[in-house]
Amino acid sequence: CDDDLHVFSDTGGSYPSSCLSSFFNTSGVHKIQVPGIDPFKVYCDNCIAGFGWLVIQRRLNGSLNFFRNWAEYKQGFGDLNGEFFIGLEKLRAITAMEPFELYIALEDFDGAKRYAKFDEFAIGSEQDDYALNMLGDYSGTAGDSLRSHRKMKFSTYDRDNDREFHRNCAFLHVGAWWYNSCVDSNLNGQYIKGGKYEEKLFARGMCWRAWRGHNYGYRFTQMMIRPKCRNFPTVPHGNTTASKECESF
Ligand SMILES: [Ca+2]
Repeated sequence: CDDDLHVFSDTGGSYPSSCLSSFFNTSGVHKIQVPGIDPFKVYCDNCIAGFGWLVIQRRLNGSLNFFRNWAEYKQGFGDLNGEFFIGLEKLRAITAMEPFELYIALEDFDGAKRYAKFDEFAIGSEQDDYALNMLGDYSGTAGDSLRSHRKMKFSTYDRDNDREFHRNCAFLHVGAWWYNSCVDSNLNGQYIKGGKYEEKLFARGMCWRAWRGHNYGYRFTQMMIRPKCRNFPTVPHGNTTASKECESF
């Protein structure tokens, strides 16, 4: 991290450029501004893993359909206070700005909480099919089930960019992801209440292989990003002392 990255501090525009802003001292919906697109609302989380995380995906009850097409994943969908995906164009614009880290919080149907953190994360442009270009070192408790998806392009059922020549991974696994051939993780897959599902539904749920294998989908997932070069501490998922503000999910 270079010191001159501090040019991205919050004083330049009308809105901060990320959730790591002293103006956002509560979790919730805030407006940010990044180069190249109009200001937009995001959900900032100060509860799960310390201060200043911008939520890019959340699943918590299966109320929202995530089996959607390219245009919808590009644009984003859902409710920032509930289940949603931020949209690939916004995610690209944010992660193009400065180095970001990625934090994935998982909770199973027994209430166990684990996480996977990556110390760098960025995706490419639409010309590059929003490829998972940058994925830094892993740390955490859930295991690394994203490594094999590094450098892969994003795929939806109507845009097959995966490494399976004869199959459509997004269609097969009922999701949208940086599929390889095909999955170690599938967090935009089907929400399956109770977690475990039949072998014949192989990896069609929201699986994260390194923790509970291909045939288990989690009760709760939240993917979040934060500028990495400003040296804010991470408080691992499950270790936080829940304040009232943090009990919502
Ligand atoms: Ca294919």
